[in-house]
Amino acid sequence: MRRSTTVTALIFSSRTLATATIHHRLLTTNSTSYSRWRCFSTVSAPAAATASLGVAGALASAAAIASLSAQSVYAKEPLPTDLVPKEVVLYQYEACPFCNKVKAFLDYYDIPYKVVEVNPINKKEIKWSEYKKVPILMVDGEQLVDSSAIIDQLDQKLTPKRKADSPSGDDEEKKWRGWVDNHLVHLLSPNIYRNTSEALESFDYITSSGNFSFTEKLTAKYAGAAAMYFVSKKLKKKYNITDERAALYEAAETWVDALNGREFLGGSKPNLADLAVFGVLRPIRYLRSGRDMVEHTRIGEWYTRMERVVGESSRIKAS
Ligand SMILES: N[C@@H](CCC(=O)N[C@@H](CS)C(=O)NCC(=O)O)C(=O)O
Repeated sequence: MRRSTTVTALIFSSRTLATATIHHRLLTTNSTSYSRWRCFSTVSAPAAATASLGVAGALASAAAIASLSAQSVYAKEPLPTDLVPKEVVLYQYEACPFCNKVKAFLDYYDIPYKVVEVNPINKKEIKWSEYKKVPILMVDGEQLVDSSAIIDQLDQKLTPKRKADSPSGDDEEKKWRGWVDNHLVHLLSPNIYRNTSEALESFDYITSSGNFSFTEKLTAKYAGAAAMYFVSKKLKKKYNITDERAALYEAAETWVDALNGREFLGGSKPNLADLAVFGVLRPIRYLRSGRDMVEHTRIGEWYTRMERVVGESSRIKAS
């Protein structure tokens, strides 16, 4: 009875995961979020600088930094210090694409935030909230919910200059943010749970990065992977997807077409649509489906630019 409850909760929550995100295998350590972050940050100079302790490591880091400074022509957009909120706490599932969308925004603007990893089965970390999904973002005591709404509210508060330059917002940016929420996210689950080996790979990541008890981990990995394999077939029907991989490749190509030769949709800097696409793809980038997508489409160059410019910020695990 208990077991079936657990499995049901997992299946449910894995829509989320479905959402699953997966970061690089190297990341999947059980240490703090901060160190996980460093593990998978591919181009962060501080990460490179602190990565190695020995002489050989120091030399390697120096070389990495030198090559980074040659490549790092893209800068983040730091906020005026008086606008940076004092305390930001993100309640999330590590593998949730919506949560990763919010993180891409926070990381890009270098806003320090704490992460509370929510247990998807009992959700005890968000028991205090009426809202039962993640992400939930607490900003100086105010609760914000729903990824796109969170980003809109943060954007209004934190980037008044951007708002002043384009008071009605940018139609192109709006259109592509909508495309992310209404189309791109629906392709993720069918792809990461496409067959048994991909479903297991995804759940391996989800259970090692998420907040699960030992028993939940065991149940989740196998029962969850099996369940999601079937759920993803249902999702394919629901969203009229015949070949999930082809649909993912097509979406990646559609996005590159939308860039129309620009470095970012926002031009020389990412806008909210760039951050949204990057955020939802970040969890799958190093899973089989993400690797295939980069290998078979033209999205890789843009993705690498985004990795460079977004990096990851002062993310620390809340105690
Ligand atoms: N529209 C919401 C969707 C949020 C959402 O569906 N979150 C999933 C996780 S990816 C969730 O919390 N599902 C409920 C659950 O896990 O029980 C957003 O953009 O934030």
